Amino acid sequence: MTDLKLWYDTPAQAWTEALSIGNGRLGAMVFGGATRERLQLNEDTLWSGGPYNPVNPEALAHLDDVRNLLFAERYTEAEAAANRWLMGKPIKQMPFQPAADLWIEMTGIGEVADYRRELDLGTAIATTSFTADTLGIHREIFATAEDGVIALRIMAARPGTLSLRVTLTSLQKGAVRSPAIGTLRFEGHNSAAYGIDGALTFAVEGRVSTDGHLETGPQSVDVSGASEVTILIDAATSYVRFDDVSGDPVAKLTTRLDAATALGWRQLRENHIANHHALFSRLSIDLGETSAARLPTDQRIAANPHVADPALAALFVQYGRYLLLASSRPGTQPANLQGIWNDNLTPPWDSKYTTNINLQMNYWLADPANLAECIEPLLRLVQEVALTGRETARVHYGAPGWVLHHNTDIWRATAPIDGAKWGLWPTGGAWLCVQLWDHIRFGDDGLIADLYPALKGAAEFIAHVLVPLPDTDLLVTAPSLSPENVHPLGAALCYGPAMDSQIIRDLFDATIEAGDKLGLDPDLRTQLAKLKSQLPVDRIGKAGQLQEWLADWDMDVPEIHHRHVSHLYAVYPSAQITLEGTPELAAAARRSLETRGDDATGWGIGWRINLWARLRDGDRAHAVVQRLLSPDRTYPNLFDAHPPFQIDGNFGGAAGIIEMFVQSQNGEIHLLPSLPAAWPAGRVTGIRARGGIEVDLVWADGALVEAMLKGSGARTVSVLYGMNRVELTPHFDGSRVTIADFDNAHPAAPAGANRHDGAPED
Ligand code: FUC
Repeated sequence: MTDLKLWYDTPAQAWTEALSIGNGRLGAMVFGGATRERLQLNEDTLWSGGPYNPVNPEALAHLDDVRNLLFAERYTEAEAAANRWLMGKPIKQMPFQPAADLWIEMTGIGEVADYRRELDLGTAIATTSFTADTLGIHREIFATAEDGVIALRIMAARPGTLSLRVTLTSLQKGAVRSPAIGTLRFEGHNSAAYGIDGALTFAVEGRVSTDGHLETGPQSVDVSGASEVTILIDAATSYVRFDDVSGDPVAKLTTRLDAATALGWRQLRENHIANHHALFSRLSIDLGETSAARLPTDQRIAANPHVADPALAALFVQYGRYLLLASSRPGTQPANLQGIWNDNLTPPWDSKYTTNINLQMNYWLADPANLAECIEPLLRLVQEVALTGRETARVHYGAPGWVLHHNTDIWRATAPIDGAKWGLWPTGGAWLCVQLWDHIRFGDDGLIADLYPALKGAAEFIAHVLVPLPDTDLLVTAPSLSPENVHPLGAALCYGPAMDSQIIRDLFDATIEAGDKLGLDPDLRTQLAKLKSQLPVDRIGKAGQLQEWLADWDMDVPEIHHRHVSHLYAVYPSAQITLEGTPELAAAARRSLETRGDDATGWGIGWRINLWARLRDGDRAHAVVQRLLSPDRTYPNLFDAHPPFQIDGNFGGAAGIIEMFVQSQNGEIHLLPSLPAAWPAGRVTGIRARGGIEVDLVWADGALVEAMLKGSGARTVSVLYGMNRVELTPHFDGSRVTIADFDNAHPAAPAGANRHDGAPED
């Protein structure tokens, strides 16, 4: 079994070398300095601004003008008018903010040697150890989801030899004081941004305890003559919900820190490991190991493009799972563009929630990687934007239901922002709904009623804003865009981009199926089925490519290698286009993907891995994995490089690797659909497939040896390996299939015309 550790033989200098820990709500970057340790701290509700309503009351009066300009093919004029009239106010959303830094200055230590720092993904504990003048010093730190705090302990091999000073600083407005012996607390206020006043108060507290001597000053805590020092850390804000900032941060963190203090280090550590292990150990992955695996992690990344290191890909998958557990737990905020790790007052793209790919990608891993619990924050976000988005739907479109465009923040702002060519895209909320519907397909039927109001509202909005395309029977979105691609007529703004129709088909299908299961809204279901039949179907263009737009513009765009591959949504994450169900469209999608090329931003590469996996080109998918796991796209701490750091590439890349081993779209389970030659032997356990089935696989010499499928025993599934198919009814205790079963099986019949191919239903 591969060692699941990130490790280094020098302390972190840059932030992207530091090790990330988190409990979903609190995050810390651990630099591991021997003489000076820095813990850069985040709390997931500390954002700029306060509750605000970004709607633009002038928008509706100009909506038809923009539509008419688009239908008159006057695209740049339409975009200019949209920029002038249709955008939200302010035209930006609020940034996610850093909370504080806790510093530990070791005093009077001699020469440092034997240095090593590591992050053990199996325990979610980061350690730093070294000798100082031959005296051994060992630090451990973890962020526990079980007890809600960050806990750090420093231990000296020889009793009474530790001396250190602890300080707390913050880039935010506020001040440090010491409310009790051994305690430092920063109490602060968040900042205004883009004209929205700061409305949050917050506090960060560190409590130091030791067997040595403790001296507490107003700005620092000094320890001397100690064998061990424990520091418990917490942070909290007054945020309660997007419309409520009445919380008491000091009361919140006092409750948690008092409870953690009472438990003590040993118990906290035990609780933390048990909590993490129960979730993390559900999936294992072994792709074999080469000598490269013995190198420090930063050197492995540097060497990976040239040296075979399959264990690095396995580590990357597990690190993705680790990051999800660390940044998204029930009750916390969803993982934002940087998860929960941000040291910057003005982070790239404000470290918020971009919903034209990035937030969705953050959750691609959750179900297949057997961490379904981590999705709860995303469901809550969708339920909240389904509330705030009603006002935007009404004021901007005169529509019922709700809308979310291409971004939101902690205040759940939903209006179009940044500029029309990025923001004026009405299907962000619809995509999120469809993604949660897909989560339900993995086996969480209990959520149908919880999701339904959001699904219904998203469908009602779209039903209202679809407009007839002049001189046709078609209905299209207008204004819209194909994220964020500029077409040959000099604008991104357009009508009826392929991705919108694809998302809307999935949205309407999901709403119809959910309404049917719940026995609700029969008239709406009839209406949606009718509207669906009027959406444009996917088209194949002059170069044999899948058309990104209604017009055949793809080959004439200014950026032929654009990072977004929006129209390939139908291949992944959707399954409207499949190799067997819609072979011509699948070939066209492949052509589009080839034209786009494999190089992109981190998340762009992550998407491409999933697409090549779905198109069952394992070697191509592997080549793209190698591109991601290179110093250009992966930092020394394994954070994804857009660049700069953006966490979606971690999640999307890891999901793509899993997609190479097991796929489960359209009621079938494919075993090893995209196994590359580079990984001829391996074993995975605990991949989840749609239908609530868990899959374990063993393969050797590039071929399946055996698979074990576990399920409720309620349903028979078709299991495919290569061209052969067997029918199975997986039970809880597992149903085993071996390569011999497939050898005896009949070749798989093509799955027939796919009902998601965009053609009207019978
Ligand atoms: C989308 C992408 C960018 C970036 C941003 C946060 O707009 O096009 O590449 O990832 O989101």
